[in-house]
Amino acid sequence: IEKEAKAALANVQSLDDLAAWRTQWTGKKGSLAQASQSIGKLDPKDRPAFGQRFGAIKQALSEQEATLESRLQSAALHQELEEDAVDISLPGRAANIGRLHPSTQSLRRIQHIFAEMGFQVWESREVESDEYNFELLNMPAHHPARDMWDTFYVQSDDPQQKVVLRTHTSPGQIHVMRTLNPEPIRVILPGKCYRYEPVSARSEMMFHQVEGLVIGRNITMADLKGTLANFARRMFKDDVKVRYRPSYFPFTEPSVEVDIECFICGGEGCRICKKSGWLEILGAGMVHPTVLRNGGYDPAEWSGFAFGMGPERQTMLRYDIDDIRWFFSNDGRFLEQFG
Ligand code: FA5
Repeated sequence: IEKEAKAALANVQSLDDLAAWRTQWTGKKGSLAQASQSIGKLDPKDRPAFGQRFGAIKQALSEQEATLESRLQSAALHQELEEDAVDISLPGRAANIGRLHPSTQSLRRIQHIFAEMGFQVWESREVESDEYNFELLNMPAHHPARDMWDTFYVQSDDPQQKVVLRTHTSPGQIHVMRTLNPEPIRVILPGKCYRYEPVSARSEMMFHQVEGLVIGRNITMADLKGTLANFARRMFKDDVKVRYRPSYFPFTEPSVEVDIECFICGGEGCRICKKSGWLEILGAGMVHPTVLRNGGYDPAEWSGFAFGMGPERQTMLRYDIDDIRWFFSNDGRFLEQFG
């Protein structure tokens, strides 16, 4: 037994092998335990010598086993450490830091430009009454101009008052006038708007607008033109050409649409400006006397101008983005480009 057990121990390569060896040789039911039972069959005078020899073999085997076990354990630990080792010479991985949404970046840029011109930033509500979204802006029920804005209606408990998701930021004009009246006003109102329109490359159901409103005693069209040309130069480029086209909005008279020279093709005509050489950036006009009155300002004394622009459309122009749906489809490949 002693020879065979030692030979088997010499072949042990791993902690698993050692456990198997123990079961076979020194364990409770191993060969040594079985051999010890044969002591009873010996002549009593031979028993002490047998016992002594047996004990010595058992002890020698356990000592060798213990030495081998600690060697195998430290080898296993060593191997584990080697496998888990960190290669400190590898370059680090850059952490993926979040960034501001392109619409937020654009809104902040617009706010910054107007803040430098002395405008305050106001917030107004996204859920509006029909009265504020349309009526007080000179669009009574059944006014044909309401068709310019396809509307989401919100369920309301009051049958007399329709509630809508605002289709533009213009109702904020009335809130500001009714709050600041009779002070002069110079504010912008950024925020989300909603339209019940088919979503397309140019139009989203939800988008942002920045409304502007200036009310004072001698405000004229020249103030509107100067302010908006200054904005366009700061937003797009220093020497950008600006053009005012007659337009129609029920809440301004006269109304204009403001275009800038296409800075992508330099005014020559391209895919983005549709060969016209001009890009539309906003709608504006002199505040309609009815709207002034609805806000509590007497049109005989006060006058003002207002404008409304879409930051997503402006961002599309600046970066040659071909589809507005990129903005709110949450695709990291698009969003990550706006560092
Ligand atoms: C208005 O909404 C007027 N309230 C603007 C205004 C304010 C005029 C004050 C006069 C005085 P309009 O529907 O053209 O106008 O929208 C203004 C801007 O919002 C557009 O130039 C465009 O940039 C953006 N916009 C409109 N509809 C969408 C849409 N579906 N998706 C993305 N942007 C849109």
